[in-house]
Amino acid sequence: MQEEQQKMHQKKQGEQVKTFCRFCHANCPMVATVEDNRITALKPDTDNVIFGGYTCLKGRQMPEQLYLPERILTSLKKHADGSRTQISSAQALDEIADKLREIRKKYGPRSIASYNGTVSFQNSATHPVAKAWHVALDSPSYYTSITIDQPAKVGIGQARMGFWAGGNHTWQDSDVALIIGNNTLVSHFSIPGGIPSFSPSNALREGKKRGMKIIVIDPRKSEVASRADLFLQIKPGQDAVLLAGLLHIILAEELHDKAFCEENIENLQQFQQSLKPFTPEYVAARTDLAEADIIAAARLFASGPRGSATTGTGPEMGPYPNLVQHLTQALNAICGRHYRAGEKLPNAGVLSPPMPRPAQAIPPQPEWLTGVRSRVSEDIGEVTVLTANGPIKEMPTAVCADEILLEGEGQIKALIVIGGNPLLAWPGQAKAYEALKNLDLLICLDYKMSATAEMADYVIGSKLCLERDDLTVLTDIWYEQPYSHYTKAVVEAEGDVIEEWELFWELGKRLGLDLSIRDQPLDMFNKPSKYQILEMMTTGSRVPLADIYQREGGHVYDLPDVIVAPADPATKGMLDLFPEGIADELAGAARDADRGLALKQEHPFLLVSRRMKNVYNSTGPELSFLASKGTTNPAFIHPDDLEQLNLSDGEVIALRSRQGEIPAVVKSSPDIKRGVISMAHCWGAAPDGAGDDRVREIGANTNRLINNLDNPEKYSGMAQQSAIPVSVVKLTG
Ligand SMILES: Nc1nc2c(c(=O)[nH]1)N[C@H]1C(S)=C(S)[C@@H](COP(=O)(O)OP(=O)(O)OC[C@H]3O[C@@H](n4cnc5c(=O)[nH]c(N)nc54)[C@H](O)[C@@H]3O)O[C@H]1N2
Ligand SMILES: Nc1nc2c(c(=O)[nH]1)N[C@H]1C(S)=C(S)[C@@H](COP(=O)(O)OP(=O)(O)OC[C@H]3O[C@@H](n4cnc5c(=O)[nH]c(N)nc54)[C@H](O)[C@@H]3O)O[C@H]1N2
Ligand code: SF4
Ligand SMILES: [Mo]
Repeated sequence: MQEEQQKMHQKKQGEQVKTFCRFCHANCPMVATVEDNRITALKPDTDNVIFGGYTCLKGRQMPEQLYLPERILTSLKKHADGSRTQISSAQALDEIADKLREIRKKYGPRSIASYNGTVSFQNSATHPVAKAWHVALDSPSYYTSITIDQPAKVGIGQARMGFWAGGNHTWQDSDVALIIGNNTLVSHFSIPGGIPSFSPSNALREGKKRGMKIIVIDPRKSEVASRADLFLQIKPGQDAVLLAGLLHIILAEELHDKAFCEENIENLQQFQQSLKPFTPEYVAARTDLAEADIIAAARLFASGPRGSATTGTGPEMGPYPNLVQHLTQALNAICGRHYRAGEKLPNAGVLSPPMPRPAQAIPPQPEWLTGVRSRVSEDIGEVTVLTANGPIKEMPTAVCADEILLEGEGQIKALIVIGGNPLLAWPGQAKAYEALKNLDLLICLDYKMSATAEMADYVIGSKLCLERDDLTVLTDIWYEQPYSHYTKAVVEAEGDVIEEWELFWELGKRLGLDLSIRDQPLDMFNKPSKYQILEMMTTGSRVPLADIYQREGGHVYDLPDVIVAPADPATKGMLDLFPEGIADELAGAARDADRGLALKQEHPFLLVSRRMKNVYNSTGPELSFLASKGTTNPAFIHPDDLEQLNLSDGEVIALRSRQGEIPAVVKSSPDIKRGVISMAHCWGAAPDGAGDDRVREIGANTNRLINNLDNPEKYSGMAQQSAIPVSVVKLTG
């Protein structure tokens, strides 16, 4: 009787299904209540040992996203007069394949590009299938948001200096963390060594409780900075100068790990020589920091004994991003912040095959910086980035718009946008707008009519994360323990919507391409299941996928310890602290860290980027709950600056750069350094000005203030997307 009652009760309440959120990359475990194939409630999974029930406001509102009235549930075709009709995804894919075939015939395979944006990373299967499609098509035009994010942190830096096969110290066994422009408490993003993305507030609290020292470098007293032991409120864009100064002090005071350096580092002397200009006095003047704080930071970081320096997007959007990463890695290298022989690695990953982890350097990989060249400049081209699926070559997104506009062989004519929003995200919005208009074919896979989708010839509706199987591939080696989670789809998708990888498979099939993942061919007649794709991606994994699949919820696996092996003298490499280019970059940074962008009189403020709690880049403002927390990206300005400018909170101003002008809503914020304006990206609309008078409802696009070819960074073409000189114009009336 009791059992019967319980069942009745359960039916009324709905079935409880464990899953995880993929609104962002943190993958927080959740429990969904499902009634009649509808999610009626979504709650944190409090049983989960890694997350302890942590979630954020964005994830918790996913039911609203699923059932959004404006959600794209079919495919949409745009006609010459600008009108759209609904068609089936099968028909859309047929028509797109026909057009691609024509374009390939006329302009060659390079003219067909895909841009896989931030949300494409939230579906594990996207990139292996997308890359396989490009390989089969023989088109190098494979772009992702990594190359406008932190390409130097995950590729260029390692290619130039080399890296440590045994891995860098992670947060849980660190005594000190140097956090450079990374605000994990809001972004839920950092790599091991930084604050873990999984319940970051807990991780930070635990670290501090065991005596860890936190040093934060940020122009804004961010959520993380306000919990720091030492906060360096730097002038934006001066990170390279500060880091060079820290290295200078550590080496001059001989606080580095000399034994480690002797054994594993080459060209340290030349490197130290070139740091000479960066004396504490000089660095203090350049960074607007107290000399004593700079010296204290150097000593505190070097005292460790264990720890890590990590960057977020803040410094890599500024000038000299490649140098910033080199110097960050150099701090870790000279202080020997690497696992040594005999030490146990906290997590060697669950989804990859067992691999030897010797205590030795993998030498620089110059071939990671060569490959297909951009047609814009010989200095820019394919960069290899270290992804969850191994090293992958990508073309540089920062100059993708130029590749579309520049006529001649290889010009991009068709662009497939997957979970991205180039019109709002790419540096240099005016050019991005022209480029997208110039395409013969623009396709978007999205769940809503994004600013880019509005321009597309075809929009295909995408599934959302709770409608598809997935696995914790992206985050596999970021956890502090061997943890993994497979989720089945919680509900069946309603409508004619597809997954990201399916779009590539479907087009591959229609174009007669043979795709393969890790040398395993995909069935191109009968579509493989998501599980089969994930199985190919994880072949030989430390825990078989079948085991992970069978478990409900995430699980920490009891795996044999991974102990760092002694170095093999036959294969041992050296970390190169002074590879080609560093001397020039350091000299350049000493000369002018703003790279000539600052026009002091005309543009006295520096605009920096930030993330906001209630949106994920451009995803969020369409959802009423998240919009209730704010419908614009305010220009956060220090109250004293506001007073001086005779501005008040909530007023609309114009921000002007060399490149353009945008409206913005002022928000007084004592956290911001004086002379700095902090604003989130990916807001606003097209740069034609039509949306300007709706700035309070839709925000404004900071990329309108940028020229992507002002000092494009070597290799990646990274544009300066932060520390942008601007002036504030008071609007009257
Ligand atoms: N809620 C939310 N989460 C997100 C996103 C989102 O839009 N919203 N976006 C996601 C994406 S795409 C990414 S790449 C990650 C990024 O994750 P993070 O890198 O942590 O991004 P932010 O939170 O913007 O933190 C960057 C910090 O750098 C500081 N900064 C700005 N300019 C400089 C500078 O010149 N020098 C220094 N030292 N610091 C500077 C900013 O003030 C800010 O505090 O976040 C992801 N997570
Ligand atoms: N000035 C300036 N520019 C920047 C930055 C900055 O700090 N400053 N940051 C840069 C960085 S780090 C990044 S990563 C880029 C971000 O650039 P993008 O990745 O291009 O931009 P997003 O807004 O994240 O685009 C996500 C799109 O995916 C859609 N979407 C949401 N859920 C799903 C889904 O489940 N499936 C599919 N298929 N689509 C979905 C959303 O509606 C949205 O249109 O911007 C870069 N640009
Ligand atoms: S941090 Fe928020 S958005 Fe990101 S996975 Fe967790 S709940 Fe989802
Ligand atoms: Mo990003």
